[in-house]
Amino acid sequence: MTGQQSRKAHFGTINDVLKIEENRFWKIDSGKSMLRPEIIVATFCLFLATQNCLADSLAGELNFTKSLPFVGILYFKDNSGSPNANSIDQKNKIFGHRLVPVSKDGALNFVNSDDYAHNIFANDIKKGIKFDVGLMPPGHNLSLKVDWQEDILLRVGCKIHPKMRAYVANISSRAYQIFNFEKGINTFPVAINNIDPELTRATLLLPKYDPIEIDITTGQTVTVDITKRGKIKGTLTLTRD
Ligand SMILES: [Cu+2]
Repeated sequence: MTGQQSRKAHFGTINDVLKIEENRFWKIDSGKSMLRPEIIVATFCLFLATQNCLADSLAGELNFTKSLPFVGILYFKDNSGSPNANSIDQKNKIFGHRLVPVSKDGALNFVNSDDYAHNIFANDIKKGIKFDVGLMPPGHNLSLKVDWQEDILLRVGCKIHPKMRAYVANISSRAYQIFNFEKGINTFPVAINNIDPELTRATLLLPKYDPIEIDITTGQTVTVDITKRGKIKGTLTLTRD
């Protein structure tokens, strides 16, 4: 058989192709292949199933007795994790997100998709964070290094449109939930999935409210008060499975 005939013969079926790949990469000294494709697929499926079983989930609700905060975030601090989002857009004279989670030493990107020029500034005297990016004409964007303290909410605004506001949460977390509170609704459901079982401390940040830390392990239900300068403004009930 010539070389060309040989190649033709081998590419006859998928099995033949797999056999070629097996022989090329996985054949071991004894001549028997250990890493057959079906074994790799089965192992991968088992890995996925195990991961799912090991991850915890959090359910519950936030209740406010009277007034509501603008926004909020509940998260499990995880030093090996960081949030995916890191961009704030501007459109129709509002920020595209009320709250954007970012990670320490990462970048916070601002995008102006609006027909108007905007400005972005922060001036948190208590926490010593101050920046002003100047004027951002339509279509412009810029990036800011996140180098301020973690686990706080930083308010950002626009000096041209004083009603514009958004919050930036500098957190190390992959398991978090953002709450966009709506007037007239006092109860908001909590749902966070894929929580690493080793992470047992959840943090709730609400602008101008006292930060709350809740220790909760698998199988527990915990209720804590939500406070603003020490005064009770609501409750947070969490159940972890
Ligand atoms: Cu503006």
